[in-house]
Amino acid sequence: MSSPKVYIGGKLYEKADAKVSVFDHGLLYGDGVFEGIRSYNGRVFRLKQHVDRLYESARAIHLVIPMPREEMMRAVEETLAANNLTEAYIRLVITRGAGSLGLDPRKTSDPQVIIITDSISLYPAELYEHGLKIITAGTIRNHPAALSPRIKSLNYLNNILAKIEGTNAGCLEALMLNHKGEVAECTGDNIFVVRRGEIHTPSIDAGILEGITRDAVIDLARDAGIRVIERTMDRHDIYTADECFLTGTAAEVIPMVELDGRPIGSGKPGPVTKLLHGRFHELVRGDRQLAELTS
Ligand code: PXG
Repeated sequence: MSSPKVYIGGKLYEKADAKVSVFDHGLLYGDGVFEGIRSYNGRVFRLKQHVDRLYESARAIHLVIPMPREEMMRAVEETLAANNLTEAYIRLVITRGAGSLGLDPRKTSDPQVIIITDSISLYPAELYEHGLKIITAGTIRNHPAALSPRIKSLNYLNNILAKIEGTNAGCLEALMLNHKGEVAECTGDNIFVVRRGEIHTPSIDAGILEGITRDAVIDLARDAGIRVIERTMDRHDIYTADECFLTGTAAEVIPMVELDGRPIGSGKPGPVTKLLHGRFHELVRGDRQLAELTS
């Protein structure tokens, strides 16, 4: 296999030559934004939504991406093609660019546009069969008035600190509450519960990332005639749920069967989770169409 090629600012570089400056504010301050995207069988899943979210994140941090959205979408497809990848993980990174030391973004020039493609590392298959067991992290999600969780920024320490708590407890994910003690999301996944045949998930104003998988699963559930309610949730709602599952680009739809040592529902993946997992697979592979995209 030829060596991986990384897109930086319009050119493709061999992996060993794919470098940015140590003066880049993306490195110095986490000043930048990113996206994690997947392709299935050569089709990029919801590329437009990911690119739109990327440009919104950039807008929110006052960063002008030096190319139009259409060109960004083409660059993703071209990088994938150059790497001969069909089942891929795509990482789009926009940094503020190199500058002098000091926070001021005006002292930087040339935001860097980076596209990395790789094979995707997944949760072990047995977790889809038996479900994830997770804990609640003590680290709360960023206060939306400090750094909005809607921004997918290069500053992921909030989530990393919670992730460390999870891994220290032997868990691959961790639940994060918001500053009000409400359920927000996990470190890299959104959360849903099933209660009496309905689906509940924290609303965006809980201070969460508006996941692209979350949106797709809401569409799929409604398409299947299941009511979906976005609302304020606390841990009681999870401890007493019939089923729980997480959604994310890497995880897709994964059952979550235990929180803080308490089994959820039967302690096994439930029927609604299984149904949505199956339908999500059909959707990403292009074997299922949604009548009308609501998101
Ligand atoms: N919440 C947070 C905080 C996330 O970072 C999600 C929810 C799920 O969103 P999507 O749009 O993926 O359904 C995420 C996504 C990585 C990686 O490389 C992280 C994510 C996605 C893909 C890759 O760590 N996080």
